[in-house]
Amino acid sequence: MSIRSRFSVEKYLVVGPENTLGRPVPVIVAAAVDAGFTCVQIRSKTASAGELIRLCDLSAAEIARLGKSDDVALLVDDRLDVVLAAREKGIKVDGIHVGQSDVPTAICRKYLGEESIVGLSAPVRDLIEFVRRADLSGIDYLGAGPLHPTPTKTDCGLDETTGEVVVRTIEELFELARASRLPVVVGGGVKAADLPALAATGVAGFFVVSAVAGAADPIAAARELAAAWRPTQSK
Ligand code: TZP
Ligand code: MG
Repeated sequence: MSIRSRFSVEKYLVVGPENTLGRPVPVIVAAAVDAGFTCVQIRSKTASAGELIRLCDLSAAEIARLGKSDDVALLVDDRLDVVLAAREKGIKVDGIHVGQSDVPTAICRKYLGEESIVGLSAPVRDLIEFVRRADLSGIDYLGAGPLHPTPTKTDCGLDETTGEVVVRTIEELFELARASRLPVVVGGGVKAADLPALAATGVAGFFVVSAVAGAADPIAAARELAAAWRPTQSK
C-alpha cells in the first residue's frame, strides 16, 4: 500500500535551513518525527537544488532511523525538479506541496505518478467558494493560512490588490472543514496555545515552521505541540 493512501497531515513540520537558527535541518526533522509528527516538508527559498536533495537524503534517513518511513510523508515545497532528482538518486521523497502560482498540480501528478502525494495551498480570497467549485481531483490535501500574520512567510495571506494580510478566522475554518472533501492543514503563526481551538474546527491538522524549528528546545516544543493537538474528527 502506498503512503499516499494512508499518510496524515495531522501534525506537519515545514522546515529549511533558514528556519533552524543554524542547527542542521535533519536534527529538527528527527525531533518532530520522534514527537509524533506525521508529515515533513522541506522548504527553502535560498538553498540550491543540490542542497535540497542533500536535505531530502538526510531527512529521509532520519525518518528511516526512527522506523517511520511507511507512515511519515516526506514532501518538498515547490521544487518538482528536486523531487525527481532525489528519486533518481534512490531517496524516498513521497511528494510535493505547491502554491496557486507554482507548477500546476496536474503536471506534478503526471511526473510524480499515482503513488505520490500532491498538496496545494488554498487561495487567499474566496476560500470556501474555491473548495466547493474548483476541480481538486489529483490533489491529496489543502494547506490554508495564516492563522496569524507570520514573519516566516510575510506574503502568506497577502492580498496583492489591497496589500492586506488576510488571516483565517476560527469561524471560517469551521466552515472550510465542513465544505472541503479534502483534508485541510492550517498554519501560519501557529503555536501550541492555538491548537485546542484549531482542532475544534474539524480541520485535519496543523503545520508549523518556527514553533519547532525556531524553538530553543525543538524536541520539547515538538512534544508540546503533538500533545496539544486533540482532533475532534478526522477527514
Ligand atoms: N506557508 C504558509 S505560512 C508558512 C508557510 C510555509 C510559514 C509558517 O511559519 P510559522 O513560523 O509556523 O509561522
Ligand atoms: Mg510555493
